[in-house]
Amino acid sequence: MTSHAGGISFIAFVVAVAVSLGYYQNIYIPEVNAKPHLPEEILNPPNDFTVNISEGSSIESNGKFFEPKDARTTIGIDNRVVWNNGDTVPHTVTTDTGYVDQINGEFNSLANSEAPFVLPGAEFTFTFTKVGTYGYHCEPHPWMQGEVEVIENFA
Ligand SMILES: [Cu+2]
Repeated sequence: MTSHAGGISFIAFVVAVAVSLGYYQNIYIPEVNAKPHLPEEILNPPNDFTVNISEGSSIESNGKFFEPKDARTTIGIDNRVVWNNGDTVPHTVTTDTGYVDQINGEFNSLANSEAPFVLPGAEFTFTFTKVGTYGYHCEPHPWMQGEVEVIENFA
């Protein structure tokens, strides 16, 4: 009977659409949007690279600000950078380019609403999960400039 067959194919069509939508919404989209799966030593490297914020950094003639100014780190070894504020005033560690790490978000202490400024004696930590060169500065004291280079682990 034609109307019966038509009813069955309509139901089959509805089921097929529902299954496709379910796959798209519950499996396809979450997989596409998921953060990449990275090795543990990149997410949580065995070592820190420490940058000191020099005393007197808020004064341009101080000459010494982020020490070392050019940090050279290795992915999977010491790609977690810790800035220690050894000065007597608050500073920021702020990306020059708006860089957003694929795992850890914007490279900017100001992005942390609980502690946007690195207070005297406090520290700011950021883990870079991609090889690259990342320029940064202090927002209130633009003469304070530095760079973190993260290189491949060739070991
Ligand atoms: Cu500063």
